[in-house]
Amino acid sequence: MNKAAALNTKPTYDVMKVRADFPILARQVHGKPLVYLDSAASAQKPRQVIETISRVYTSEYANVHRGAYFLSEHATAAYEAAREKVQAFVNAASVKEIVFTKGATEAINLVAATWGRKFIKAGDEIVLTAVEHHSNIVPWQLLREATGCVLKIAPVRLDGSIDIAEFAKIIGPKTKLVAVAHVSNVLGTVLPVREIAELAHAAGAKLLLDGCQGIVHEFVDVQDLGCDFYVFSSHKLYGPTGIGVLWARLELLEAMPPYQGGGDMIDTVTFAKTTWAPPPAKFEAGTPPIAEAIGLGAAIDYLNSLDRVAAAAHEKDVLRYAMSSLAQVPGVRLIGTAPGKASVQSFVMEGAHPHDLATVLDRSGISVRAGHHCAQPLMEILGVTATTRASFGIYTTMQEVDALIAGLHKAQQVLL
Ligand code: C6P
Repeated sequence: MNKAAALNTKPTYDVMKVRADFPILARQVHGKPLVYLDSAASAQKPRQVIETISRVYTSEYANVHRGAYFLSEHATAAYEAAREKVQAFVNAASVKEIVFTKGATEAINLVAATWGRKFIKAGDEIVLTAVEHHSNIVPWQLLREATGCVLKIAPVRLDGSIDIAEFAKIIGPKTKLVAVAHVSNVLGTVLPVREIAELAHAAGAKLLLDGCQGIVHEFVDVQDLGCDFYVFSSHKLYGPTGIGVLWARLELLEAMPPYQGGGDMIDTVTFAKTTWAPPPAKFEAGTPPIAEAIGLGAAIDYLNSLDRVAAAAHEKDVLRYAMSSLAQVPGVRLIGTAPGKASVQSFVMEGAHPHDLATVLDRSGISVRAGHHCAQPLMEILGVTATTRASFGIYTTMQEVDALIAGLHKAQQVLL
C-alpha cells in the first residue's frame, strides 16, 4: 500500500464507501478521472439527496401550507420535518427559530434589512473581521448607507489567525453587532467564536456567525456557541442549491419586522392593515423552495448516517497531508496556516497566475477554485490579487491530493 492509500484507511471511516454514494465522483473530465477539490464553493451531492429530490417531484410534490388534500399535507409534513432536522442538527432550542432562506447570503441580507433597520442607528458600530466573505460585508455596507452606522474591521494575522486581544480593542460601548465568519472560506481559519461571543455580549452587542464553511467542518451547537444569529447554505453541506438557513433566538425573530411581504407570512390581511404570522412563517413569504428544503433534510440524514467524528478526522488528515505535500512543491507558498484550521487550503505558486494554474489543473481533471474567493479586502491585506484554493470534503482521498501535487509539477513545466 502506498503512503496515500495507507493514510486513507481508518478503522471507522471508509472514504471509498462514502465516495460510492456520490455518483458524480465516478465521472471523467477531459478524459481524466474527476478530482473534485472545490467543495468549499459547493459540495457534490450524495445519491440519497438526489433520489429524495427525484422522489419528491415524481410522487410527493404539491405546494405547502395551502392545500387540504393528501399531497399538499404530505409535502407540508415533509417540509416541516426538514425544519426539525435542521433544528436538531444545530441544536436550536425551538423549531420556530429555523427560518428557510435561499442561502446564507439571503439570510445575512435578511438580518441586515430587518433587525438592522430596526435596531441600528447612526453612529452605532458593527464589527466585522478582515477575513469576511463579501456576503458578510456588503449587506452591512448597505445598512451603513441607510442608517449612518459605522463598520469596524478586526485585523487578521498573516498566518490567518485572529488575535483576540486586538479584536477586543475594536469592540466598545457603541458596538451593536459583531458579524464574523465561523470558518474563513479562503484561509480555513476557525475563528475563536466563543471568545468573540463573550466580548460581544459583554459590550451588549449581538453576534452573527456566517456559518457557510463552519457548518460543514465543525459540530455546530448554536446554544453552546453563544451566538445570536447563525446562517448557512445547504449546497455546501451536500444538499441542494436554492435553500439556506437563518437561525436566530426566538425573541430576536419575534422583534424583527418581516423581510418580504406576500403569501404565507401573514396572519390577517385587509386593505387597511396586515398582521404577521409568527416566526418562522413571518420570514418565508411566498411559495418556499419545497423540494430543496426536503433535500437539505436528506443531506442532514445522510451526514447523520456517517460516523461524523471519523469523517471530521479524515478531513483533518487530508488537510495535514495536503499542507505538507504542497509545502514541498518548489515555489508554492501556503496562504492560511492558522493552528486548528478547517480543510480549505489556499496557495500561490511563484510565476504562475492562479487562474492559469486552475486552467492547467483542469486539463488533468482537477477542479480547484482560483480568484479572490469573494473576499477582495482579505486579498489586499494578504498582498495578493488572487489565490488558488483546494478544499476538501468527506469524500476527498489522499490520492486526490497526490493528483493535485502531480498536476502542479506538470503545470510548472507548462507555465514556467
Ligand atoms: N463561498 C466559496 O467558493 P452563498 O453564495 O449564499 O451560498 O454563500 C455565500 C458565502 C458566505 N460566507 C462564506 C464564508 C462563504 O464561503 C460563502 C460562499 C463560496 O468560497 C462561493 S463564493
